[in-house]
Amino acid sequence: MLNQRQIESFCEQGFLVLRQFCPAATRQHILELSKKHLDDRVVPYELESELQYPGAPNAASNGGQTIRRLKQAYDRAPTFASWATNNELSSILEQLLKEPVYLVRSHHNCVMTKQPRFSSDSLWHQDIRYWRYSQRELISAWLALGDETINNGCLQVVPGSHRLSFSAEQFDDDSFFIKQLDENQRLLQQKQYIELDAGDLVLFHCRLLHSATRNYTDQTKFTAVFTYRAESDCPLADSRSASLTDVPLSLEGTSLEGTSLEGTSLEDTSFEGNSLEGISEESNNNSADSMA
Ligand SMILES: O=C(O)CCC(=O)C(=O)O
Repeated sequence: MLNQRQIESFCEQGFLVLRQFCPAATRQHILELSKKHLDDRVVPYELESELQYPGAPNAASNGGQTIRRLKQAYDRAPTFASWATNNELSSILEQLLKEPVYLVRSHHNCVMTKQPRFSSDSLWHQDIRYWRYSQRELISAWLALGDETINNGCLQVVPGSHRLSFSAEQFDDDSFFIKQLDENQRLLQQKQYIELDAGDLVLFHCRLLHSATRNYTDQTKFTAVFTYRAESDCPLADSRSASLTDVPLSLEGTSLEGTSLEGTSLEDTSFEGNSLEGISEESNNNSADSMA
């Protein structure tokens, strides 16, 4: 559970780092399964070349098939689902959101696989820019499956930016925060790098300005990212945010300290073959949503 100081810090800063939140055995298991899904190219996934962020390879060039993230992680295997719905995380989210919490299946819900040589820069943005919710108070949980450093493209954030009002002119046509504007530059001077050790967790608000560079090292950076909403913060009808049914956490939880993930085999997958029952094609064909 969070103490009062941590709750206040999240409200003020828009993010909170919980060091060594995930037990080593659980983290290792999620990492090994992520590596296997990456090696086996288990769909649905997003390619770096689909988004064409700065640094990304072209589809037809060397590296054009580089996977940027493994999508629909909750539905990939019980290992991912157990992590995403564990009781310790649920309790913390409930403290912050002050209501029963739902796991969002339409956004994030992925393992980011930032690979050497062919990764890209995620420019400054707010995740909410293409999410559609009644209250816009969602929280993402970013679990470092390995160490995250300035060199391999750790998160950068502008503390407190989730509480600011911005004008449309401060963002470009793709809703990225325009770095060149004087007023934006002044704000970006306050940026902080969030370097993490494996097992650390970052909770961050959906309106927090954040970015990350490409991976300049020779090791893939794996990060499991899931997003949560309060029960009353509903996806707007007919939007992409409403395209998949969200998961109420109270009905799903397992304990993080328990043995639920240990002893689960790497073949632990709910689905036969490389199909996620109708999710895959829809998700793989829509790169707008792919931005998380
Ligand atoms: O490149 C990254 O790791 C950052 C990804 C990100 O900011 C996002 O998916 O919203």
